[in-house]
Amino acid sequence: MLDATQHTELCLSCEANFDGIVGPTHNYAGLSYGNVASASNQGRVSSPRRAALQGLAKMEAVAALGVLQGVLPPHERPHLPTLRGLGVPEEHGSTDEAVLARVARVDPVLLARVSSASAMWTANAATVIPAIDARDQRTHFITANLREMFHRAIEPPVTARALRATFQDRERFEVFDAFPTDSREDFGDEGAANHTRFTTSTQNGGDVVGMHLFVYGASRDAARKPEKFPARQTLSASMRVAQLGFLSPQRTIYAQQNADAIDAGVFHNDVIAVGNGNLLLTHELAFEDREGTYAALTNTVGDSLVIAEVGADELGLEEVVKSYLFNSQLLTLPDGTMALVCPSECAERPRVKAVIDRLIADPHIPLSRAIFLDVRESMRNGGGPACLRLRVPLAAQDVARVNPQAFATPSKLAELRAWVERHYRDELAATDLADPALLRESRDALDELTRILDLGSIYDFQRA
Ligand code: SUG
Repeated sequence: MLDATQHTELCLSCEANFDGIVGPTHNYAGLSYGNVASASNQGRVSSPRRAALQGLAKMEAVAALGVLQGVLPPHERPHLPTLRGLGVPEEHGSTDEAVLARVARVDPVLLARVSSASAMWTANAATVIPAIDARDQRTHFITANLREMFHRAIEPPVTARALRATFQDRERFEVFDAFPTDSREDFGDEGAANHTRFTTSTQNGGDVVGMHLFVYGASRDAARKPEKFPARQTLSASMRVAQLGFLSPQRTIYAQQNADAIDAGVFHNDVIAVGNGNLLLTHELAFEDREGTYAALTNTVGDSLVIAEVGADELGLEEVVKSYLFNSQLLTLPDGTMALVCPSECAERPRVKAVIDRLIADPHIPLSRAIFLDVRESMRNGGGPACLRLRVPLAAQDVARVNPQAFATPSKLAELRAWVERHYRDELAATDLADPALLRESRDALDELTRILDLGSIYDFQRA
């Protein structure tokens, strides 16, 4: 496993993956309409401890491949400031305990919404535009507003604080707040889950400017719209992200997501396509205009672009959503080859495993291996390996500008594992969310975590 200093020596520019640490209230509340796994696991007893340890094990496995790995913190849950913001009737008392007890009684769904550990899916935290691609040569983080789902729409303020505490150096990094959700423009933004950056050098060491694909589900002029499930990302938001990233329009493409795929449970583009370097691994039904999107990409990225398509007859949408094949992490390794980090579910489904074997065997596809990891606790809420990480391509000199405590070195991972063992419950049921002890345990854990990661006071309870 390489540490941050060794990475700086080895590559001119590296992609770091910042995974969200699963929070102490990880649970299954069926909150995400249009996310099939979230709906089908509603009410199941979760294991926050197992979930967090699975996440840390994934980070360790990715770091062992020679990829720079970082962490982002969970959020304070249940989030009492949100509950208080919705009004506290005086006669019931206003202590945290009283507020929790009342909401558990009158609106358990609201309690679940303010208790979700959904900030773990950092692919939705922000869109990252690397310095090399931005006109001002700084890395831009555009925090996502996640406005479609209430439980996620409360994430952005703390996400922005966590990003600023991790990427502090204002000369090198700029973190934008999330777009307002009440403006007349239609800015629905779900972050990097709908954004893919391509480069044409296959080497990790090359300083190569990227080409950017933004995929949206809704726009004012869209001819077709999903009929059943919401389209979370809008074209206006994607365009604004590109503007704030100071991207050249010549290197930017916008494509509409296939409406039928959204209706089949593909609520983000990263559930049906993944790209890296010169490779796009995609399902046939990812885009509304399949041929137009492939042509625009080839035009923009160049002839070395490889589009590895999986046909609908090879893998139906239902299997795409169940296996999360396309939510694998496609990573360039230090030797320049690519690896696919898949959820274990892919190895257990013969048709999916056959697709992976076919892709690896094809000499035209620059994919050399696949590894399978158990992130089942997250998968049951619709979050695969790629949902759990935010890609941050960094110029070598910028690696040293990142908060050093945010890197998942072997000693940091050991410290985090011990921290999880100390603070996390083994099991959590819906009725436990009202337990005032859970609130105290979570705050104690997060307070300690801000010291482990040297984040400062990013949580509301630390600022009160
Ligand atoms: O937003 N699930 C998340 C999963 C996010 C996956 N991210 C990417 N595809 N990049 C969501 O739907 C479920 C929570 C619950 O039901 O308890 C949830 O929020």
